[in-house]
Amino acid sequence: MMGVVSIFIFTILIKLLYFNHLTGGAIKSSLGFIISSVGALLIIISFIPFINRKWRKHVLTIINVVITFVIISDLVFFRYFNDVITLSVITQINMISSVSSSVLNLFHFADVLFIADFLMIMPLLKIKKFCKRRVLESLWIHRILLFTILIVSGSLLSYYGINLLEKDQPRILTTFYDKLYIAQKIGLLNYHGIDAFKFFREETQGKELLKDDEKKKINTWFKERKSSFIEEPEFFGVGKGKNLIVIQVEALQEFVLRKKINGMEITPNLNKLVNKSMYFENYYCETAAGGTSDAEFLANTSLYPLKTGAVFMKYPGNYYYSLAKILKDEVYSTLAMHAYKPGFWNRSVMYPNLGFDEFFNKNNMVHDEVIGMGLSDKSFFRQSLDYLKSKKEPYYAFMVTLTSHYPYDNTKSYNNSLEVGTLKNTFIGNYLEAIHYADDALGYLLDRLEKEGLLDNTVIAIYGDHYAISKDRKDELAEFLNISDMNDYMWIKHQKIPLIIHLPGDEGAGLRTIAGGGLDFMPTILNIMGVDSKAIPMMGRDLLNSHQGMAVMRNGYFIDDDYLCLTADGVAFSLKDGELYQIEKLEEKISNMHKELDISEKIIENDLIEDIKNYLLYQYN
Ligand code: GP9
Ligand code: MN
Repeated sequence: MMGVVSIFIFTILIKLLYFNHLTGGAIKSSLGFIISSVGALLIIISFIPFINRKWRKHVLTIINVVITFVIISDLVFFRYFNDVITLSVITQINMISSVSSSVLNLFHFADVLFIADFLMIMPLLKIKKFCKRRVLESLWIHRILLFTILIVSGSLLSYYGINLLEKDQPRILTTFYDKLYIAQKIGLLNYHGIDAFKFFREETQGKELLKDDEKKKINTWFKERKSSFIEEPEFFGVGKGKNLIVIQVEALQEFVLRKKINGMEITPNLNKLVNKSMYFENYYCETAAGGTSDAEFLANTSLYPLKTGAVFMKYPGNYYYSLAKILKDEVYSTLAMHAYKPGFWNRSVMYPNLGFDEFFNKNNMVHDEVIGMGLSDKSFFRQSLDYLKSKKEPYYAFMVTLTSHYPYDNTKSYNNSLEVGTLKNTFIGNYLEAIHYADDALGYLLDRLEKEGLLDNTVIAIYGDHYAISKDRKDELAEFLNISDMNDYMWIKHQKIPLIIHLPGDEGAGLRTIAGGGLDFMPTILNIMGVDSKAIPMMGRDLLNSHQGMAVMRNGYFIDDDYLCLTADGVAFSLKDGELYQIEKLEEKISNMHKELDISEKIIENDLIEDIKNYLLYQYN
């Protein structure tokens, strides 16, 4: 029996390593991969001792067939989406239909090797002789012992990679943001095991189906919201027919703008742009566990992120009436651009679903300058602009930068171009250098747009994706900003990510103080692009045409133009003087805020956008 089991483990291991090879190094055959894969196999076959001896070989063959099927499916999926499968993706039917239309092209001749063992071994199986042989059954105590040995050793080996991964990237198993990396560290089989566990846990946690009257209430909420729309909104259509370039800057927080260190501006290029643009200085970070992907989701759908996990990972197959889809209806070419692995944050699946015709990613770029996580922002902008030249105008290009990513410690590559003095080699100092680099890259992009005459026919929007300084570093931030007491009030007030919108001819330039966040991006931009959004289900407001602003954090804290409310802590402050404010007086706002978060969550969980869109269309036509 041991011989058969060893051959089984060896065969599957070879297939897994061959799979890695065919991904072209996207999954490396690390030690963790091998050890944890053996562990997973031992766990998978641990029930074998309880099977009648004469069937064991056959059961192992069936397991081999199933695993081979999983590997081949992953391979086909990888060739299309540059990623490995998750159950939440394959159970969402739209995704599957997009792959299945080209599935035959996704098989290569080299894949035959995956079934070579069946082709070779099957004829050798002397089934008749095997059946005739008198088979000795083992004692139950032996079976239980063997089962225990397999489970324990399998778990220990699997844990080897899992432990390495958790030390390396603690958040990764909760949000699954880099599935290829997980598979590389813990093996493809453990990866699928954990994915299946997460999927079924979420499924059984009982998403209640919405009753019709609840759906009606949601429709009514949108209808009532729309009735507050201004008849002749300001700046409507000033960007109509023009290109739209949106740049989501990694970890760009507002406190670095218009600020100097040792007499030098930290973000000279952004500051220059601010002076000739609409600058929303009270724009707050509304992202949750989905980090960068939540920021992308907020800006492109005007829905809130999820209470737990990332929408990009959990609901990639929903229908979203997104910014790119709407602009496509206005005959825009739509492109998402980001210089990292296309599967990261499920982008390769999510971007097409958000209406992007193309995803210009790491695999399409030349890696001529790498800083930290990947291609430098400068090279990224250079190659993206070159590529954009070949596109039909008008276009909507959604660019997501990378270089200023945590932990900001690639200081050598930033060439000491910002003198941070005593802050050199501190966390804050490194961040300032990193964001100064990002600003430099943005300067290059803006210069080129100007030189190539694109500024006159392009709307440019730039915002930060989320905070850069985590709360455990709040004292360092306080010291840098000379804040004597970085209490919760001050902390939340600093969770700003700037929004800059530049219009051709510097139209509308000036400071705007209305409170807002990522949720408001799409309605604000659609107004500028001249799209009537009455029938578009968005939860945010057009910041250019609203009397009251509001930014809501996913934990229920909110900040509007007058108050800051730390809802769960039962405290509120007046923004006028920073003094405590009676939270009871904010009751109505609090209940509206809870209602909004709840509506957004229900919309996403129940895939309601299309229904709401149809309802609104019916109302307004
Ligand atoms: C990489 C990136 C980082 O593609 O966008 O995401 P984050 O870790 O900031 O959420
Ligand atoms: Mn980010």
